[in-house]
Amino acid sequence: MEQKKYKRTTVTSALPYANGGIHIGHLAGVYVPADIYVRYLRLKKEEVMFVGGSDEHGVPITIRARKEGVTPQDIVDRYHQLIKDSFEEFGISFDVYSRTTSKTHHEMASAFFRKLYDEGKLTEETTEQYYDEEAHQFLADRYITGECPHCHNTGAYGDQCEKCGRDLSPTELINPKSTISGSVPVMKGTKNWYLPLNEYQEWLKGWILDGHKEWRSNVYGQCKSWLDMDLQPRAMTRDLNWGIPVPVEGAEGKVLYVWFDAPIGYVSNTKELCESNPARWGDWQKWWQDEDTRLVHFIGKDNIVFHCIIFPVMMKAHGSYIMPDNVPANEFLNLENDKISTSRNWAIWLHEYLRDFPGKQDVLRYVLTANAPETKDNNFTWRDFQDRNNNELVAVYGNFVNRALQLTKKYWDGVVPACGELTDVDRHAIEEFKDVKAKVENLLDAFKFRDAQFEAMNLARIGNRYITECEPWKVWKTDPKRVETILYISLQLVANLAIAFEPFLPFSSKKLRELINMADFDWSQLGQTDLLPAGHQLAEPALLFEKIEDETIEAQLKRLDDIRKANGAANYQAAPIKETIAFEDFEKLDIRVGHVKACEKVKKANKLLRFTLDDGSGTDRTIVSGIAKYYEPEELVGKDILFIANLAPRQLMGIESQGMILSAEDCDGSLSVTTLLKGVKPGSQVG
Ligand code: B3M
Ligand code: ZN
Repeated sequence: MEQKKYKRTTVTSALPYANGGIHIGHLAGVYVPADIYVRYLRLKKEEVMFVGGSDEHGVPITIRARKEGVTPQDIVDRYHQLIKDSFEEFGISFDVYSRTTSKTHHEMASAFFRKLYDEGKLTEETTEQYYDEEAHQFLADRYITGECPHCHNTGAYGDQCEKCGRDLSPTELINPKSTISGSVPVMKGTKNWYLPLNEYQEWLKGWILDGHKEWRSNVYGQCKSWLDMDLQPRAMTRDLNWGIPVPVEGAEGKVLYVWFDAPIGYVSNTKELCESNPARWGDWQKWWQDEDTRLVHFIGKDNIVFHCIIFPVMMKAHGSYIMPDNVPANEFLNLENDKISTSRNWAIWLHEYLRDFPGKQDVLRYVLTANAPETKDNNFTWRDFQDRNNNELVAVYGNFVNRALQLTKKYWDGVVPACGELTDVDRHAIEEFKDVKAKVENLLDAFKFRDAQFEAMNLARIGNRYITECEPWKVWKTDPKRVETILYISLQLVANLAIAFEPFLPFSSKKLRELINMADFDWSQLGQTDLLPAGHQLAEPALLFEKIEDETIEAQLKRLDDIRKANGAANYQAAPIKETIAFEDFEKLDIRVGHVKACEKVKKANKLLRFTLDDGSGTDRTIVSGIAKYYEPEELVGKDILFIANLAPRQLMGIESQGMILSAEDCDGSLSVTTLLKGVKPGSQVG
């Protein structure tokens, strides 16, 4: 299909709920890719607006406020600021970052709803909902707890059981209770307004399934599975006291559904920006209602239905809006092989990262893009973070730049030399890096940020290879003229790197441009060999990146380990006591003291340790035990431990294990060998 030519692009990124900070999962999934894209368009001198903001309504905010004994406004004020600061610090270059509690937004969302209502685009329905008679209010699903009908967890919520993970509806809960007053809720009729998604199903099918086959397969696939089912009308209002009042008579105590108002937040924030500087931005309608504008939503995969189905239906019903041209949603990022979770504090929060790695925003941006969860869930590990920093940013990018600048300083006093006659090696290098522009561009246009960054890094690989091959430090002695050309080409490559990496690593690009005194630049220059003219003075060389040491990474791993332990302890429930046994049964067990004479790792079995015990019999006893993950063998040598002496022998990895070492299992699954407080002769019986 012929790509339509657009005049401008409106880029949005999901409005984070203002009830918590921003972590690496948010950054990797939504904000870094959106920012790369926008910076790229700006570098191409395209007309673009990047819209962000905080989502300040919804039930979770009211729950948090209630828990802390403050108002919802206090909560959103606190987190809006924290989130805004985090984005700024990481160079997420929003043109506007506002909030859904703003006056502009309340007015706009209210008017949007009122228009749909007046034109009969919404349906009214009365349903039975749980009502708290003591608190005099209807209860949002999250405000009801009870027993899960599936796993019988008594702390399940009206929308979900966190123990077994099943989605629930409040009426399924056994013994429901209001979390506000603790009373038993009653069913009561309530009227709400619905968006009849079913009436738009055929239109959606045509628009997405036929019209947007180029969307990412995860996005297209999720839309398809929704559209293969019968869409149902969806309530656009809620019985709640935090949000935008429903602008209809008789709707007291009701607010707009948070997913109705939040996407309109993109539009209100645009309006706010346009009104603050009409000369620069024009009117807001241009960005949302002009067929020449292309709309792109960056979101996480849990937001797909809202951006591909519900919001488009709202805009279609309204009648004046353009539809999104693409919705590049990402999958999720895990942390050290475990799902990121706010409630378990299993996350790397941006403000904490900056405290521990000041000035290293680009390292995180780089690693998150290198592992971007574009097509499947992906994983962040601290070891990989260290490796990518040390082996790629330092050893490839930083190293090449430093070599080129240091050599120029050494041989030409930091001035760009003139280019002499080209050799085949030079021509080959130039050919290679000319390609990079087209490659990076195609990938960015297709929202393939991970591959695009890889191609940008290729420029530095080409540069390193070029310098190594040319060996200017050798040639200098025999042919200094030739070195001029080598340096000239190397420095052009360095300048190219500054441009190519600007969307990905804006802080380092800026620093690099300072090092080479490069003031103006844009994307069209990428691939050119005359960016720094002969005679151009460079600044004093400095390092772009620095190595990250093992201790630094170990400290982060320890922090995560502590969190894991704390979570294990918090959820720990001692196992129920086993069935009672007769004393004779106990007496059958022969538990004894053994002295560890030797202990070693079992080859090819990473869990096993082989013990040689003095069991008092005069003959050594061998026991193989699965505790290698928790002890270094040396720690155990010389200790007195307890073991079961009369267990039938077993073969483990070809070794006969004659008994069992006693150990206790902690809540996180780690094992602790039982040792004695006072010395006792080996072979002593325990009982
Ligand atoms: N606040 C949900 C989320 O952060 C929601 C996004 C709104 S985008 C209009 O996942
Ligand atoms: Zn359950």
